Formats: sequence, structure tokens, C-alpha cells
Amino acid sequence: MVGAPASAAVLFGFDPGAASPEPGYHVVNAFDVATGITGSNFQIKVPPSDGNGALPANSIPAGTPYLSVLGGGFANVSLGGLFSAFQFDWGSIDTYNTLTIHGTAGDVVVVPGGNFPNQADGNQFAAGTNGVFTVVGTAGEKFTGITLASGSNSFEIDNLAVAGGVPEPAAWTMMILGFAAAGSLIRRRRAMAATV
Ligand SMILES: [Ca+2]
Ligand SMILES: [Ca+2]
Repeated sequence: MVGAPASAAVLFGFDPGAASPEPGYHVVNAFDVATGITGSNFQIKVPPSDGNGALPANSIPAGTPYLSVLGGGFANVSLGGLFSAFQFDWGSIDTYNTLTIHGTAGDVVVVPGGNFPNQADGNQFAAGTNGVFTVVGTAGEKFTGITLASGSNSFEIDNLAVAGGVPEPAAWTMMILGFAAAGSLIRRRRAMAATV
């Protein structure tokens, strides 16, 4: 990953040609339907690509709808909680795309070709403009969401994912067994107290 400091302890980077979610992340918004999004002049874009948006080239599964913010529009997308890191597929990166990261560190603005010194010519297929964009807080920062804005068509993303695994069934079983053991211990103590 090519890293770039956005502010003191908020780092971001881009993995060219990669797909979200990478190991350690799980998808919270696949943008197949318009949930968790507010704004104006954006759409859940159903492929094929056209003047309103280009499918992020490497998103998995391939060919699903994605979020496209059109010229002059914006979209606020919630992470659904507080997370120390997140990522998404960013396709056909353009210099007129602006990403604002919201969180406990305040707003951090990312501008392709500016403080995000990356290829940003809108190429719809090249690895250099289609990959995974990841944001990490290195000093305890937590992130709550993002705002996408675009001066022209379009700003396209898919598969917003947050750090941390989905709890495994085994982990839930252990938690339930733990609660059950604590409950039986309390009951035994009560029984012993009653016999004294
Ligand atoms: Ca999708
Ligand atoms: Ca684009």
C-alpha cells in the first residue's frame, strides 16, 4: 500500500488493482440498494457503465450496482458505528472527486492529485485508478462515515468495509457458555447461603 499522511494520525493509502474487503475487514455497505446514504445528485448505479458512472473495475462480486456521485452532487455514507479503520473500492479516480472522512479527529479532506498523489485521470480499467482505498487511525481515532463530492461525472465506489471481523459462531457459543457458567455459579452461591 502506498501511504500518505492526511493529518497527524489519520493515514490513508491505495492498493492498485485490489478489491475490498481485504483480510481483517468486512463489508457494511455493498451499495446494491440505497441504504445508509443521504445527499443529492447521486445514484445506485446499475451496470453497464455509461455517462452516469463506470463500474469500479475490480469490485467483488463483479457487476453489482455501486454508488455513483454525479457532477455537483454529494453523498454522505455512514459506517454504522465507530471504527478504527475502513476501506472501499474506488473506481475511475478523478481529480474532481473529493472525499471527506468524518470521525473523532475531525474532518479530513482527501483530494486525488492533491494530498492523495495518485493517478487520477478517470481511467475505467487501469489498476492505477481502480483499487482499494483504506483509511487507518493510528492514535486511537475512530471513524463514523464519509462524504463523497464530485465536480463532474462521476465519483464511483463499492463495498464499503470496516475493520474487525464478523463474530464467529464459535465465539458466540463461548460467550453464551460463559454467561451460563456465571449464572450457575451465582445460583450455587445463593443455595449455599440459604443452607447456613
Ligand atoms: Ca455493489
Ligand atoms: Ca470516476
